[in-house]
Amino acid sequence: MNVEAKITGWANQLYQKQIEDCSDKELYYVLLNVCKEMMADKKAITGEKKVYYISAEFLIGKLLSNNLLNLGVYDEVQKLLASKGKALSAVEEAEPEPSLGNGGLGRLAACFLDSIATLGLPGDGVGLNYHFGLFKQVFDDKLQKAEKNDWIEKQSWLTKTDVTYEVAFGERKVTSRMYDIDVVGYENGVNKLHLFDLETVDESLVKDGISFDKEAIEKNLTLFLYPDDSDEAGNMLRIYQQYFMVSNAAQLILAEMKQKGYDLHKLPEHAVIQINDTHPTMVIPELIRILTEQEGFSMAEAIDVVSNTCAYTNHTILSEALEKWPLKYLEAAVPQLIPIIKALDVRIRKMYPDPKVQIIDEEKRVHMAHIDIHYGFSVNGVAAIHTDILKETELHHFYKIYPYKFNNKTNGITFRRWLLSCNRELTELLSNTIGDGFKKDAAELEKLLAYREDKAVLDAISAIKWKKKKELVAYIAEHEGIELDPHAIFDIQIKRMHEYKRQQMNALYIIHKYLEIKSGRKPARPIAFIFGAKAAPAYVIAQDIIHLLLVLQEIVNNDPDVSPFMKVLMVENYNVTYAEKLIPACDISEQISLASKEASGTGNMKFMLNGAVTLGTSDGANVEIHELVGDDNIYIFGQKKDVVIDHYAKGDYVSAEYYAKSPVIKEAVDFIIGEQALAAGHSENLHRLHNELVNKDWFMTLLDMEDYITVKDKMFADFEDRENWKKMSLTNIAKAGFFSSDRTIEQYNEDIWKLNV
Ligand code: 26Q
Repeated sequence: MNVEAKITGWANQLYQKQIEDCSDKELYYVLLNVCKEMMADKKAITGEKKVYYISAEFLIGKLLSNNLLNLGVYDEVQKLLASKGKALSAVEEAEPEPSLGNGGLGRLAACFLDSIATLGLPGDGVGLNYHFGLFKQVFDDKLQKAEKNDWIEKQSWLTKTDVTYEVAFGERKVTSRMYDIDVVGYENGVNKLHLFDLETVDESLVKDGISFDKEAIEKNLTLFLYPDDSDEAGNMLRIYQQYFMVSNAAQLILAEMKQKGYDLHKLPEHAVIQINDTHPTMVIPELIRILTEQEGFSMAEAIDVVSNTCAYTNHTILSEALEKWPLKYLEAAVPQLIPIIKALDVRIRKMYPDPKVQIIDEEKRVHMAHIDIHYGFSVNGVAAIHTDILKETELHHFYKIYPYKFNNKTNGITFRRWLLSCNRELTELLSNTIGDGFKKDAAELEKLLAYREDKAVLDAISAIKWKKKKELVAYIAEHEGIELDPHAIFDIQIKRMHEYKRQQMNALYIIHKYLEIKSGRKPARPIAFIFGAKAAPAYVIAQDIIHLLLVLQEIVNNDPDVSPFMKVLMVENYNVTYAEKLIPACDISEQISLASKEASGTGNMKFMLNGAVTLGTSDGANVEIHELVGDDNIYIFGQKKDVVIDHYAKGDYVSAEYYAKSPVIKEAVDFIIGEQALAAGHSENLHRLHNELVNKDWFMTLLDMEDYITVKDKMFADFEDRENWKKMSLTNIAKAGFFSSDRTIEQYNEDIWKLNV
């Protein structure tokens, strides 16, 4: 049956209507069912060995357009709808966005699933089906408020399966159920994302915002995804969630192995488990427990088999973000794992006297990463500089023991979502210019370099940027009620709100620019400073930074002397869908973390691919972007990692000194508690932030502030050389091929998974 017949059939079956009479929402459900049917008909990807990507987060975003694209019917459906007076883009708006992730780590998992299926590799994701996911952000009185995101509708991408397991928390037993989301590769077969849930969960527990009764796990286990908040490590429910996830994963994996008739002693030949950060670490002791208790393995055999099956990815060097659970908590939640964890710890103590590599430390805390490193066969970082820091500094003691386990896998992004789907205009221009090959082999984007002097191509890229900016301006006018000028330079910083990412440094620049314009120095062209960020509700300073940005938005945009020359906008509830609109419209990509702190970043790659120029520090994947595009096509500023690490080692960074010695810095910082800011905002938030910057500044904002101002000013000036800017833009697109997650996944497969297909 062709696609038109399927759509007509579903419209009739669901609503007894013709396509032209359906609402956008109805058409969304129609297309959802059409896609699900087509995916069910596609071949399942199979093989002798399979990867299980276990992750607490899969930030998949909306799925309709991506699935239509990967099924190869996007254009056909779009044309068909258009012929009936319907816009596919309007139908896409009707889809709710699942928020099953915090940020980079969760989005990476989603990109990886797309690439695994696209490359035809057998591999499933395993995670949790959070009913409300991450909170929805609303602004109220210039403060972030958290609300629930009720994303699961009666008809959704989830398919209920018959698979259920018993999961025991000591004496307490619950029954899980598996829900599946099909993951269709680009013109390829289908893998699964398995999301486990509890049928007893009671959504009515959630009353005010996102607060709920934390006691009854049967009722609340999968209600929410925990916000990335390193300081709130002491959360029992998070442990329950993690164990629930890995117990289900372990049971699923072993059941699949048995069902395929494999000998569990040969598990490493048929399964590889990628542990996405430490959140799924308990899968190691859980598998060992099952193999010894139920499958007749000796402890030594079980350890050997499991160690050769599990591989660990590290996503952070912030030591406060490395999970260390108090043994007491684990004893209360998962007593059955305690003998195993203790046995694993004893073995390490016998072999290595160094207390830094022990699993259970002197304070009786269990270091989850240490379990992964000792009892997994691979440890990888997510960008070259990050892996180097792990080897040289953070995990140096482990590197000395297991140099052969350490490897780098620089992150990537799926071009299906971050180019083909979010920027169809650019995709078409690229196809017409360098052929279609880049869609399957991203390295072919380099062919574009041959057009660096070609005025027609340069102008076409620039015209697409203009179109995307106008589309964004319209969207923002409608959703935020703020008028931006598409002629302005779009300077964008979108990512989780965190001090190490230094949105506060960008805010200080904005203050500096505001004061400059007030004193009569006007920029050559208006600038739009755009932000999007959620902050963990318990992360006080992050909330304060959001507050400052909203205060600046009000002051700047309502000042008639200034607003013709600059605007500030913090978009509400930044998410994947918003990213897909912001990124193609961006001129300047802000990647300004303190060197050594951002493991990789992946937004930096998305911006580059869409022709933005990076303003960044030598951190994470920025370093590799810099190497690829060269000095002339990127703006790098700030102290390098060695200087930063040295400051931490010596404890000799004193922000008050930078504040005292630079009048420019002092003026900007003091604006935060000046009359104007206090009139627009809350004294408590603003004073706390001011104090933090002057007296603490753990992430060294003031260290890089002057250099940031200098380089950013130069960047704005250089924007006026329009012809050269277009060349920079083209070069960034051309060099982005390296950051395809297809390349990343090929490397995972080559070095770690070894799925021979
Ligand atoms: C931990 C304990 C309790 C509650 C929450 C958490 C938690 C949740 C999420 C800790 C960390 C995260 C997410 C981390 C993350 O997104 N890291 C990012 O991973 C990206 C993909 O590798 C990198 O590009 C980013 O540099 C890194 O910050």
